[in-house]
Parts: sequence; structure tokens; C-alpha cells
Amino acid sequence: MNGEFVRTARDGAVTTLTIDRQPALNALNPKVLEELREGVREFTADRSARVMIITGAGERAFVAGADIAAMSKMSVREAGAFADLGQSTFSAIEDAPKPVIAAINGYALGGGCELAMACDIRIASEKAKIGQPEVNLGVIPGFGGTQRLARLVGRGKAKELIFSAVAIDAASAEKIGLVDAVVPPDQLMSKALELATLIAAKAPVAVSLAKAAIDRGLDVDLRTGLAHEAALFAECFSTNDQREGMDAFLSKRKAEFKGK
Ligand code: CO8
Repeated sequence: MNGEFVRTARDGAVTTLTIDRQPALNALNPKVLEELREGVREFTADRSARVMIITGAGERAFVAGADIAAMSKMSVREAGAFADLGQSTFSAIEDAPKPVIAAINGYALGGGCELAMACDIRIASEKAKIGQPEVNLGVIPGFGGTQRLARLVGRGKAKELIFSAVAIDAASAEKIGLVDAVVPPDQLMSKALELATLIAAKAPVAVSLAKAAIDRGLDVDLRTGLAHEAALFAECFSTNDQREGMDAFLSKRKAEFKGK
């Protein structure tokens, strides 16, 4: 797609989605969110796209939050609708049946941190600054921050970050598990693409079911999660890719997965 604020590009089986609203440090207004949702929908529908990278345009920001100028004029009802739009957009990323990697190139604040947390894996530039500064503005995180941050880094750290509104650097974010890797700024996109390409070469249905098993498992008790895992493991045996993967191993050749 090539929207006003969101564009996508393809490199083999990897789609890169870039949010480009640089005068406002890529802040999320309703139009940006709608275009982002459309980009995610297209990625999900395109069978030939296996992994998506989400990043921000320019050197300064991944996304510096929801648009404060737009929010400053909202009524209670409009604020609720805006929170719903952001949440449904980010849930579409989390629920996409394929992996999504956040390449955090700079500020990831408020809605930007919430967007990154809805992705499966987060790689950050050494220059990234990450946080939930909403209480500076008299509001709370509304695009999933109170829920996903606590699940990712634990209740205490989430409360510390949200109550204090302090933005932390990439190294500190890696230490608490808020990001998964930190790389020099000029290597961010190549590292993200390297990981995406590695994942894209694996059996797509298996990767998709692994994502579902991990995500649903974290929402339920261990025994329910294990039962779900066993069911999805069995489901892999209904795919050609399971036969191909195992045949290829036993024949000492490289597997060619078709995603079926
Ligand atoms: N919204 C709108 N515009 C923004 C935003 C934003 N979140 N962030 C930056 N901008 C704009 C600035 O207003 C400025 O515009 P202009 O040049 O026209 O004055 C431009 O981007 C550049 O920003 P600065 O001049 O401030 O650049 P600095 O380098 O001095 O500072 C910062 C960079 C530290 C990132 C600073 O811009 C900042 O603090 N931004 C706001 C960060 C923030 O508070 N984000 C959280 C917003 S709240 C949120 O995300 C809630 C999500 C849930 C919503 C639920 C809906 C109901």
C-alpha cells in the first residue's frame, strides 16, 4: 500500500511497513491508525508475505505516541472511540497469523511503545527511547499499555514505568525484557530483515501455530495451555509441510515449504 502516512515495501517474503509522519515524529492520529490497520489487513491476506517488519520513517522516532493535538480536543465519547480504534488495530497485529517484528528506530512513547508491544519481537536501535508518558498528560495508556506492559515486564516494573512516565534507553529496555535485542542504528533494518528472512524460510503453518500456542497459552493456566499446544502440534500433521520437513531431514536435503 502507499497511503498518506503508511507505506509498505516487499523484500522476498518480508513486508516492511513504514509509518511516515515525520513533522509530528510519526504520532498516531486516526488516519495513521486506519492506514496501519489496512496495511496489516493486506499483509494478513497476502499468502506470499510471511513476516512483517514495522518501523518509523526518519532518524528520530519510531512513533512518539498518539497525536496529542488531536486528543486535546476529544470528548469522552470520542476518546473512547479513539482508544477502540488503536486497540483493534494493535490487536490485528497481535492476532495476525504470521510474525510481526518491531524495528524501533527512535522514540517509542505512549502509543509507540504500545504498538511495539503488540508486535511479536522487538529490535531496538541503541538510540531508541521507550516509555509510557501518558500520566504527564493527565491520561493513562489507552492502546493496551497497562495490559501488555505488565504481561511483558511484570506488574512492578510496568507500574514504575507508567506511574513515573520515565522513558528508558534501549539497553535498560533490553534488561527488563521490553525489547529483545539492541543494535547500532545503522544496522537496525538489516538485522530486522535478517531475522525476518530467517523466519520466512521456516514452515509457515508451524510458525503461525507456534505464535498462537505461545500467545493463547499466556492467557490461560498451564494445563489449558499444554492441552492447546498438544492440539496444535497434532494439527501440524495435517500439513504437507510436516511431511516435507521430515522427509527433507531424513533425505539430507533442504526442505521446500509451501505453507500448506
Ligand atoms: N503528538 C503530536 N505531535 C507530536 C507528538 C505527539 N505524541 N510528539 C511530538 N510531536 C510533534 C511536536 O509537537 C513537534 O511539532 P512542531 O514542530 O509542530 O512543534 C514535533 O513533533 C517535534 O517534537 P518536539 O519539538 O517536541 O521534539 P523534541 O526533540 O524537543 O522532543 C519528544 C521529542 C521528547 C518525543 C517530545 O516531542 C515529546 O515529548 N512528545 C510527546 C511524547 C508523548 O507524550 N507521547 C505519548 C502521547 S499519549 C499516548 O500515546 C496515549 C496512547 C493511548 C491513547 C488513547 C486514546 C484515548
